[in-house]
Amino acid sequence: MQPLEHVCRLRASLSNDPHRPQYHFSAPANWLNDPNGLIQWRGQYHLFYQHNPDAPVWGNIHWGHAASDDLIHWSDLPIALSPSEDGPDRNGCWSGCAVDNDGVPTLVYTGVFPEVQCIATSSDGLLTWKKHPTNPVIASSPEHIDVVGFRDPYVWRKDGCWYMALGTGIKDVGGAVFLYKSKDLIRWDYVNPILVGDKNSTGEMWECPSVFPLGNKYVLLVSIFPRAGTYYFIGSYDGNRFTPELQGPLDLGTYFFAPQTLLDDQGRRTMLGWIWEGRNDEAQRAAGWAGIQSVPRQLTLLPDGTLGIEPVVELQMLRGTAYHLSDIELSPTSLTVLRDVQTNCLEIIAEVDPGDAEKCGIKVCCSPDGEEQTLIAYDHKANRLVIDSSQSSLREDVYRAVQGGTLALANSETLKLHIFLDRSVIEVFANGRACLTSRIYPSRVDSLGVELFAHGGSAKLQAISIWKMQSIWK
Ligand code: DQQ
Repeated sequence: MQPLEHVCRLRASLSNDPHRPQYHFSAPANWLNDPNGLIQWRGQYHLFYQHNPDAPVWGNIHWGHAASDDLIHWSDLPIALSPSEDGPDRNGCWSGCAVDNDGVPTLVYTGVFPEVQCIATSSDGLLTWKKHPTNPVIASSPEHIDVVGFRDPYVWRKDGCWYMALGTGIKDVGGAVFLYKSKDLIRWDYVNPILVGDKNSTGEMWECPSVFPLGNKYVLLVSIFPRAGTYYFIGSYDGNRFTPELQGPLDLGTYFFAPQTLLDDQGRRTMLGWIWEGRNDEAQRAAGWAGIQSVPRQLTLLPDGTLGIEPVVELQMLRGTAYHLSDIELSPTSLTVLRDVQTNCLEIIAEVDPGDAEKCGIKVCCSPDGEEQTLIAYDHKANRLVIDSSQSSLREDVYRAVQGGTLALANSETLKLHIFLDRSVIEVFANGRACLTSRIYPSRVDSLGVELFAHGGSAKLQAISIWKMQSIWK
């Protein structure tokens, strides 16, 4: 196990990397993927995460660990789970969850290979973990079903009984979530599939499932393997099977994956997800780190029965210097450069009336001559919210593209953007009901400008507020 001072030194050694996010959770160094075991324990938030402590690429998966009093500032803690040489997790401790078993913190996770389910408990306040001697507690998938994958337990308790949703796929049919039941977290019985998808529309295997009540409905989240985005279903759940009434992508881009949610002490359904890199292994190795967690997002059920998604209010505590502007006409011939803002670590709230513009929005990380720039745009004609990173970097080895998805505005509804730019990550929330995540790696040190634009007609910026954001690390 790496001593904590070493972990702190590792984190400090990367602090000058111009692409390293300042207010998004990252591992001290090396590789991070899925959030795991998100739990609030005695008031404190605990975040575990898939972690390769030895290299900035996926492999040799451990559970990293951090804690926070406010969901924003995190302290690194010692690695929670490591593969045991002779154990069922000898090739990795894959994703899972944390539950409170009458005062005993318990991790439920997948050991590999083969994919089996294991548990571990802590008796010192979540710092060290003891694997259960009877691991694996689920040694194989149901015999009569030909499965693709069998992993990522999500466990909850109802009426004195434990339930587990497991990510899987039924061969030649589609992604599926299996339901198991137990009295003691150790002996588990298979019940039935909670939901089975269609491989042609939602992929052949589902990872990292979760099922929870939201408002007067239930929500089922799955991540489509291999790395094809995260999906939500809203519908009803009768304790055995889920009946979807509505479904869609949880994020309009491809970077957000394997989210976990937590019903916190305030009764909020808070979600974190893994945001992966848009650069290759070689670039990751050169950087010494890879993968971050999203800002905490809050899920709600909107009055019309659709999914609401917004950043948590606690992020406001990171706000520094502020700029406010209002009533600016945006047209194809006028360029509005916000000269006072020169940073790539900021939060923006803007309200725009798209008028008759075909496209309008905000450019960030602009070099003074426009050679590098990233567009956050609303395409009014196509009803699409997009991030255009095709000119975000002069570097050839980073992924650049136009990514986005549907955001339909009602008649006379204005576009309300809430943007978090943190060096190489952009998260855009729109109108409380859409979210789009992307990664950029500008190469120029002066790619720090912010501009407003409209193409193919005029738009009106009603108001914009911009805050410089502070780091979450001491
Ligand atoms: N990541 C884990 C798996 C999970 C996948 C392995 C999703 O448990 O299915 O690192 O990103």
